[in-house]
Amino acid sequence: IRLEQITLREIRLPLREPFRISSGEVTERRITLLELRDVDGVTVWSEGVAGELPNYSPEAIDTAWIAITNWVAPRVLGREFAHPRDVFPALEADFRGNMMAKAAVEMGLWVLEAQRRGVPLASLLGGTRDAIATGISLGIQSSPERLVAKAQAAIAEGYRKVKIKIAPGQDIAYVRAAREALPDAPLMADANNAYTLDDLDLLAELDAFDLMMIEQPLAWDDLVQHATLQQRLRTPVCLDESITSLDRARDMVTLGAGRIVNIKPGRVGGFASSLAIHDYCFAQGIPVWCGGMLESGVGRACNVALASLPGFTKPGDLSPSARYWSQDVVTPEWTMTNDGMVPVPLHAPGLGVSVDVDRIDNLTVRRVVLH
Ligand code: OSB
Ligand code: MG
Repeated sequence: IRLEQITLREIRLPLREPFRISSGEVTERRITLLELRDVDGVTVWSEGVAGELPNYSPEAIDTAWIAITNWVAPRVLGREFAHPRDVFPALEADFRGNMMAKAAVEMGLWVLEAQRRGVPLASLLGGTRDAIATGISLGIQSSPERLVAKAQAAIAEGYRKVKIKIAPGQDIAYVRAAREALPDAPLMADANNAYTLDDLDLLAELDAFDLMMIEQPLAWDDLVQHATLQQRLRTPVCLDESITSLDRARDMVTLGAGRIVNIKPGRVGGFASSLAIHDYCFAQGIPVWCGGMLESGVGRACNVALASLPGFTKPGDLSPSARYWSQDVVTPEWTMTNDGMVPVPLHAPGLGVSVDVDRIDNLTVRRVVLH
C-alpha cells in the first residue's frame, strides 16, 4: 500500500445534548476527518478523535492538525508499506507521543488495505463477532433524579451497560440513586481523573453498589497510585487515559493498577497498538472493551470493527448514531437492536458504511490537501 494524498478536514457536528465529564463539557464536536487516496486512486476515510481541549489527554484537535500535517503525513505519503501493521512502528521510530494524530492516519491505512482486498475491516483485524454488545456513557446530569431517568430509559432501550460519569460532589448520591432504581442493571462509573488518593475512603464507598468497574478515578497518566487504590477496592479498576501503549498495559498488570482495560484505538496510536494490547490482555485474562470519544459514523466504524475481536468481552461505548447526532455523516447510520447489539457490517468491504461527502462538505470549516 502506498498513499498519494491525504485530505485533512475539520467538521463541526452539534451533539443532540451536551456531554459533560469531570474535566469539561462538549456541545458541538469538532471532528478531524481524513480522506486518504492511494497511488491507484482508491480512496477511504478515517477520523481523528482529539477534542477541542487537551482535557482528556495532552492532544487537542489543533495540535493533532499540526502533528498530522508536519510529522505524520510526511512519514507515510509516497512510502510503500507491505502491511498496515508496519505503519505504527515507522511512526514511532523518531516521533514521540501524539497518538491521536498517529492513529488518524494509521487506522486509515488499515481501512485502505481492507478496501483494496475487498474485505470488511473487522475481518482484516481478526474479528470473530457479528454484533457488539453496547453500553451508553451518560454525562454528568444536573441531579440524581435526571440520571435515574436517563439510566432507566437506556436499560429500557436495551443497552447492556450504563456508564455513569462522576466527579467530586456528583458521585455517591448519583450512583446510589441509579443502583436503587435499577437493582440488577450492569452499572459502572467513570471519573476521568477527578480524584486523588486523599479520596480513598470515598472511592471505597462505591464498593457498596456492585459496579462492573470504576474507570480512571485518579490522574490521567498514573499507574502507581491506581495500584494503591485497587488494593483497597473490591470493584475492578478499569484504566482508560493511562493506557497509551502496550508497555503501559504491561505496567498495569505488573503493578496491579487495574483489572480491566478500555481500549480506544485513537488513544493508543491506532489498530496495530490496539491489537497488541488486546492480544496481551487476552493472554493475561484481562477483559477489554472498546471505549468511545463521541466519534462520527466514520470513527464508529473503526471502533465497531475492533470490538469484534475475541478479547472484547465487556460492552463497548458504541451507541448508535442517533444517541449523539440528529444526522450522522454515514449511510446507513449506526443502529442498535432492541437487545443492545450493534451489528458489525460484514457484507461490505472496508468501513462497511458509505460516507456522505456532500454533507461533510457542508460541515467542513477547514481543509488542507497533503501530498
Ligand atoms: O472517558 O470514555 C471517556 C467521551 C469523551 C472523552 C472521554 C470519554 C468519553 C466517553 C464517551 O465516555 C463514550 C462514547 O463515545 O459514547
Ligand atoms: Mg473514560
